[in-house]
Amino acid sequence: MLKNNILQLLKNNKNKYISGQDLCDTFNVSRTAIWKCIKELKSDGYIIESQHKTGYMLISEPDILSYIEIYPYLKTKFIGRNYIHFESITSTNDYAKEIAFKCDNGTVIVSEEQTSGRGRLGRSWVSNKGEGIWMSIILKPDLNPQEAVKLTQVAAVAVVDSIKDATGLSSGIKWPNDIIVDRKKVCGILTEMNAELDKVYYVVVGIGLNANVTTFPKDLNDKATSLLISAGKKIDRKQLTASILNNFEKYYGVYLSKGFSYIRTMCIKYSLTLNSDVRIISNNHEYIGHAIDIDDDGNLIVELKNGDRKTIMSGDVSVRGILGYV
Ligand code: BT5
Repeated sequence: MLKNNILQLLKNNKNKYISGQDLCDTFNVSRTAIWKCIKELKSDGYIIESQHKTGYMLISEPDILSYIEIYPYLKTKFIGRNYIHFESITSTNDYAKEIAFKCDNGTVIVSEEQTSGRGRLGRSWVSNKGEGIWMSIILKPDLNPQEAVKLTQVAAVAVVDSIKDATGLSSGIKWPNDIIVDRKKVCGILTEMNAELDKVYYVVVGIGLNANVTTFPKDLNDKATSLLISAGKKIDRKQLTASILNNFEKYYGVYLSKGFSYIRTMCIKYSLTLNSDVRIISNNHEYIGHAIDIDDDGNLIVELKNGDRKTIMSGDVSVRGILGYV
């Protein structure tokens, strides 16, 4: 696409002028076509100096997660190689589910803002404009639904590693789908699928990460944080987005080729839930137990006061620390 090609050329020659004529010759288009694209790039937030006789010079790029901005950091073979970027959308998971049948394995949807971001069980997910990483990965693995559920944990391990690389912060996993920093939630994962009893047609792994979020609604103040708040510095969302996709592809490959055992080991290593007392909240009742293990199916094993063991499957329960959110 002409606009992206012009942008790439300007990026390759950052802080240098390229003449309008050179651009016309390179892409074999009219000056008006070039001018139109430059106008669009400026409205996307690119600062481009134009001088009548000298041409165009790229001064700076906006903080946006378009493919052209993240691909220099992307090392994947297929995750994110088909990449769809929105300024605003209801929910990247909803959009992913609309297009999943028609698109490639590994397609990634990213939006600067979600107007109806979703959590599990119909809960909402706050997705401020330009401040987070709100994205969904479409996968078409040869797995059954019970195995596909564990992709939440594959994603969780990838996010923990990427947070460490980007910020130095140690985060942990609150089973099954929250990433926690400073005892507060920094990221949530929502895995949804279209499947039959023993066959998955597609899986959508939605990741919502508060990268540079500065303020939360009142009711979340005590339980949500962002990397900016916890690390005390602004995060490069472009590098972090690519890093999550890189790590996700790596762990996804391990999971598909070797099974869950390595991912399970990592989940146990990063778990904040194990070895603590938890309150299990299911549809009709609540009880307290001690979290002692994550099993081969990714379920949480909880020991009750009377010594009985319960296997907790994700999806149908909420787990809370008895002294607070974690
Ligand atoms: C989750 O649900 O944690 C899954 C969140 C997944 C969000 C991503 S963003 C991209 C993709 N598109 C979507 O529409 N969703 C996915 P759950 O465990 O149910 O937690 C939801 C709860 O987290 C809410 O009820 C709030 O209490 C809290 N919450 C909402 N927004 C938050 C935020 N930005 N940061 C931290 N906590 C939040």
